[in-house]
Amino acid sequence: MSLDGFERYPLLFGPSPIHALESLSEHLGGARIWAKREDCNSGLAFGGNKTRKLEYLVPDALAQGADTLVSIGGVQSNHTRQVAAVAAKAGMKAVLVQESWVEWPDAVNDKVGNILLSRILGADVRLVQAEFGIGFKDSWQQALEDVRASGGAPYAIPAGASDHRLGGLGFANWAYEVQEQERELGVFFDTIVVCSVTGSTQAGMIAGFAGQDRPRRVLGIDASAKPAETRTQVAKIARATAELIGLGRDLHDDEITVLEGWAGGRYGIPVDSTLRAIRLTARLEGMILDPVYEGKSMAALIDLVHNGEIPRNSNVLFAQLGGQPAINAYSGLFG
Ligand code: 5PA
Repeated sequence: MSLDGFERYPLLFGPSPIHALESLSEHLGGARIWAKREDCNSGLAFGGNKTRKLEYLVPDALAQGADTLVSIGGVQSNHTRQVAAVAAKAGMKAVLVQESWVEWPDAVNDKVGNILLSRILGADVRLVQAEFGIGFKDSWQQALEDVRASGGAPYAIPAGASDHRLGGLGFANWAYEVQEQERELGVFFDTIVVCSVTGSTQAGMIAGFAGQDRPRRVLGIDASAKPAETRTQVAKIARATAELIGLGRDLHDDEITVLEGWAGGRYGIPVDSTLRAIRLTARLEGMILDPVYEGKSMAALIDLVHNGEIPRNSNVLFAQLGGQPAINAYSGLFG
């Protein structure tokens, strides 16, 4: 089946905007940098990359007769906030397992930002003590059981909607959206820079671009501080998604690139390069990046332009995947 054969529940405004980052490009003195804005992709609770993925999961949930979306993330998960918004929009309930993935000293860390929004959106928010991990968790199984026990019909959405049969489709579609926008803009993005943690964002892109004529680089930037796991997960989901959309060939290893060196020692904790990237982008472009994800992928982009890994004649598309609500929980960084 091709990508067009999968049902989509419309959650986005349309194609997410692409625009040039003129001042940042000039400042870096190398490649031309553009951004594609998933933070502006939807009217649902500030949007983000998960809203795009969920367009393909919601029809499956409804077809199964589910009435409750059950998902998992850290306390400041952007993903669970988007699940809460999508559940509200689709007339469903949401149960969210919020694990203590990040030890962060802001006093209101579990009260503001994403978790606040999820509560406003009416989700059943459950705080759980557990370490960072992108795999399947007991707490999540328990939440599914609880919904069943109270007579509900749960639909399981893993961390980041990634380790799910349909998880890569949203960003496979993004790849075709980019191709269409390139035609309108008269530009070809030879390099994509994207932050990777649970993997289906980058994996979907790889699968989608693999079906197009002109090769390009999709540089995944690990923000999990567990790059080997990220790489394995991206490769697995990219291959499964490629098969699902009928690519007709296996992906080559060199189509799957996850770079490390910008995550710092721990998931969710910004390092100096993250903060420099956040300040620079804000002050030159007025564009806000978050300290967990895009602050790290932008730090990578800056270094890769400086060291010539991204050549001067490149057109680079930076995937801005959202995540800004979390900055409220990191106020101490900028106080
Ligand atoms: C997230 C993820 P993937 O998980 O698909 O690799 O995407 C990474 C990513 N940018 C990039 C932002 C703003 C993100 O929120 N967030 C997770 C969450 O729980 O919010 C899944 C980890």
